Amino acid sequence: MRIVVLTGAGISAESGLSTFRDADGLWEGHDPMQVATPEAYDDDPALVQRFYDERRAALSRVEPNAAHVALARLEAALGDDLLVVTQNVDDLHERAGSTRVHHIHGSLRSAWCTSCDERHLWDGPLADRPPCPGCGDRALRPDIVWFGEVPYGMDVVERALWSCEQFVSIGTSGAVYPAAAFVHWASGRTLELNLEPSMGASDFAESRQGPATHLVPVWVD
Ligand code: BJW
Repeated sequence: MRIVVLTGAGISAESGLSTFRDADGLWEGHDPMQVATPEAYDDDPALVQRFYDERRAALSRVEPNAAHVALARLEAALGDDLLVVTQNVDDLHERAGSTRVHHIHGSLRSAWCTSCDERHLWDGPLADRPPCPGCGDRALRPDIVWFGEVPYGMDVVERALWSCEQFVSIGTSGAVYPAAAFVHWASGRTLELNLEPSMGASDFAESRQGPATHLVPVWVD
């Protein structure tokens, strides 16, 4: 693997999707970080489902931006030599044309049945407790990795990082593990592209500040 790119909420900010830690407010009076937990789901599943239903519906109102498009262009040039690892649960990388995208925190467009363990492509709401298309049980939850749950596909990510020539982190605060540690696992040169220095900026060989729609096309081209 030549290049591993890690993306976070900052890459989708200019498409109109809120980030987490510099979010401009609460969702229905709740801190989004408190809603995105297994404990919140156990306490009030309807509330958590509504939070994700709204975010899933919002996907149809946003478009990939110049940063997503630049990464798709890089994949067209590099093919298998590029892996995009994203913490984002939106589908903007795919809609920009990227095909080698690893969603370590899951996807809004997937529903997971906790009864039969099947996953289903999902575009509608879940709060009305629809039955699972596989087993019929009303046990579908957002296919999202919450705090304390194990991120997806870490074996693939670890292998790619250990062998990469360059690791580039885009639009992430470095507040959440394991992604915050990827810079330490990467074997190659490390570069951060972020609006401001992240919590782990000093761990990168180079850190550039600015909006992703400017920094990413400049880096790619
Ligand atoms: C721009 C911009 C523009 C703005 N251009 N930039 C103590 C120590 C160490 C670890 C732990 C600990 N206690 C607990 C843990 C583990 C825990 C953790 O990290 N907790 C922290 C709070 C410390 N992690 C976990 O539990 C994870 N699981 C785990 O570790 O399992 C063990 C295991 C690991 C590996 C192998 C085997 C086992 C699971 C983490 C799940 C995170 N889930 C969430 C919510 C679900 C998804 C969703 O609802 O969307 O994922 S939390 C939330 O944070 C979301 C994000 O993906 C994630 C990261 O946020 P991100 O993307 O960085 O966004 P922001 O808002 O923080 O930052 C945006 C950045 O963009 C900012 O810097 C801006 O400046 C910038 N920006 N506009 C460029 N235009």
